[in-house]
Amino acid sequence: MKTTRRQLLALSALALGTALPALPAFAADAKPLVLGFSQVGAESEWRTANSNSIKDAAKQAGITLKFADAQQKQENQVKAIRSFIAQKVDVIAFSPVVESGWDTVLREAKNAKIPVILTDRAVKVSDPSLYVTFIGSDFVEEGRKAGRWLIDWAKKNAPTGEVNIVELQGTVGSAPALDRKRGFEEIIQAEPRLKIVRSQSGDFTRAKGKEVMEAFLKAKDKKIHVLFAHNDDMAIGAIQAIEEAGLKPAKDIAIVSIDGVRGAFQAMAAGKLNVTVECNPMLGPQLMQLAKDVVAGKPVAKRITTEEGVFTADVAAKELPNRKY
Ligand code: GYE
Repeated sequence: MKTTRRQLLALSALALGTALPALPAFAADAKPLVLGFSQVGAESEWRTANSNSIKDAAKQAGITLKFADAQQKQENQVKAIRSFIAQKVDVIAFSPVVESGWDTVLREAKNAKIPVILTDRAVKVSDPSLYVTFIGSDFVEEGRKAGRWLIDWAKKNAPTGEVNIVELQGTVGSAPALDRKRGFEEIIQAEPRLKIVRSQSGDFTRAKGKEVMEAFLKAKDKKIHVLFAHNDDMAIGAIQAIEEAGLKPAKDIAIVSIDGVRGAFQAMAAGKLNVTVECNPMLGPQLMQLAKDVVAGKPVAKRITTEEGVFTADVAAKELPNRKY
């Protein structure tokens, strides 16, 4: 029988007391994968949970994470991405604060042959090959879920007459603000008596949510029946404004918001919020797996959507202990 080169190598390895397949594994262990991540900021409970999930998952996966907080400014994200390129990280991930204006910097990453993964929020780019994959929620569907809940609520609680809605929008130009508005409007237009009478950005923060709601309440020209907030933090800020104006949140003004963070469950359990549409921030573990797959050259889906539910006030107390964020 003819001895092959590989068999000879294996024999000599045996004689030396080493195992051949161990070599590549040692090489991989020696150099952990480096992931540069540019986060939007720390504007909401959702964001804090998301950042923690990413940091924990990187540790778990043995990935070296370079984490940059952009304080809700696109220019800071562009700077962070450029610095990741200069540092020659293995892979870049980011949650884009707004949708447009990314072509140039993403082209720079592509030219440097560094793959880019979008998490949480989408971008509008002329060339989809500027990023490898996008993992995050379906924000249009979240807006639709909020709209469907409202149609149902109106049937039971305000069966006739106009239903005036005020809307607290998320960050201007961000994917969740644009998409949630679109999904919500798409559903409520089936009932023309449901009208958005005022709409303004509260930048996804409690402080801004409160401030804008105060202004909505001061303009006493139209009675407010419903508040639609693009996230829970703005709803929680608005609840304070409503109480300070001497009204009862969830009773005098029905409130529907999005995220499903702990603060929303507490507000629902206290009878101050009617419903929250879930948006899952725990993207860390999936992101780390994707980073590994992308760097290893494995094919990945261009769009990965997270599964989410809707929670109403009557289940809040029971659900609260199960919430992970
Ligand atoms: O809903 C909001 C956060 O992009 C899904 O950003 C995220 C949104 C989330 O500030 O609370």
